[in-house]
Amino acid sequence: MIAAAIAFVVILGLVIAVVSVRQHQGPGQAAARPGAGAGTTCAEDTQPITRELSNGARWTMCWGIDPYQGLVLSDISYAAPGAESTKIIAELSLGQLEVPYDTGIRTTKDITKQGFGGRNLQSIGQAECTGDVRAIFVPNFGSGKVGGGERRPVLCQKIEQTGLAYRANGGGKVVAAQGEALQLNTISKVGWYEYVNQYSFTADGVIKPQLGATGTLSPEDYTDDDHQGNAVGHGHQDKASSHSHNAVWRVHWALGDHGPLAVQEYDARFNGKQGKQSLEIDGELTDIARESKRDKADRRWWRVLNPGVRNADDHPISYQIEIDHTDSYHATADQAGADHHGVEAEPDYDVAFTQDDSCEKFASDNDNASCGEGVDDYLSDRQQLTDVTSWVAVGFHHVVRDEDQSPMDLHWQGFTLSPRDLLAQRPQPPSGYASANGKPSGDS
Ligand SMILES: [Cu+2]
Repeated sequence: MIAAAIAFVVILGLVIAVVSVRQHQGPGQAAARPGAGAGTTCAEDTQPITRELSNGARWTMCWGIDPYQGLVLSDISYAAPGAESTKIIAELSLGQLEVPYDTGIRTTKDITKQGFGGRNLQSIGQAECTGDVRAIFVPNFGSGKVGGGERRPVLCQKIEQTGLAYRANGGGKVVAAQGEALQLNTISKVGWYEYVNQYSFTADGVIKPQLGATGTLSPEDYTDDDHQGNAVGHGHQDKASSHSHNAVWRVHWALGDHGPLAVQEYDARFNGKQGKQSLEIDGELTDIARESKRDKADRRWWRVLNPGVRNADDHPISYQIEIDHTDSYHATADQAGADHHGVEAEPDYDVAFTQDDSCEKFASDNDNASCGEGVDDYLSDRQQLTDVTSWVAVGFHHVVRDEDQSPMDLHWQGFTLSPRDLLAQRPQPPSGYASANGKPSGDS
């Protein structure tokens, strides 16, 4: 009898504990969760950005300048029109930019050895920026204020018109809307190149990190080898060396503000069956439970989700990672470490997922004995993923053309982070589409 009573008390205690954990981890409603919305407090030497777009959506975040990473965005939250704010990302920045020349005789590590901050971060004005130019304390190289620095105008903040967002002709009634985005960028001059470090945040919740390259060609990098350069002088003269701009972004997620996050990879393959009019395709999501490097493939994408936070359709909220065009590559630091058996020809990774650690700051050349040199070291212990950092690698192989002289046109590389089931419907559906959720009734 006493044993039964003890068992009852123990079971009751467990039930109460489970209920309290569930209540602590997540509400039923995703977008109703307050994130770093109104009243965002930003760390010392960073400043808040709060911008409402004309559809009523609102982005909030903090921005600051790191001597090496340059522009760093933190506590990024999105509020769809009429909805409360949801925290998306804890910190977003570049994690490395390497520029190896095809001749193999030179490479630069523009983040860890040169730096996008300090004196390399350019002051800008109305010539570069048609929006608001914002000033902030820009620390010199060295350790923050110890090395000095000064307040300078470095950030361009503007509203960008992105063209047609949607159109639908439903029974002769046309609805259409133009798209809009909050665009932030800074410019860093590293050697002869100048890089535009840009992030766009659309009215529909999409985030686009991009790196643009301009400036002038390096006067030191010409070659006699037809296979490693391209003539930009008269006839066969002056072969400018081909080279790569290999960028890695670091995305530390905070989707839904708290609770463990998870990662999944989507793949769709032809299943070998011929359907009535086309070949069948089977697609599925697979959990990536532990730290891992992943490669791009046709019809493949990844998502970071918060399984404990669900939208009004009871789907876990998530963000999808889609890489734009990329020339996949090896970080030069990884190649140097692999020299005992020659250099692997296969690229290293397109996206890597690691358990967050603030000392894992750079994708390569991290130079920190306690946490490692780069992504390979970070994921070597294959930790369980709950606090997720994504390393997104996008390479651009640049074969120089006559028109690059001079200055070069801006050329871009980057990727897209899209909300997937953050909301149960498109943000702010137009008149007549408010109930569009699921298979329309009346259709068969
Ligand atoms: Cu280039």
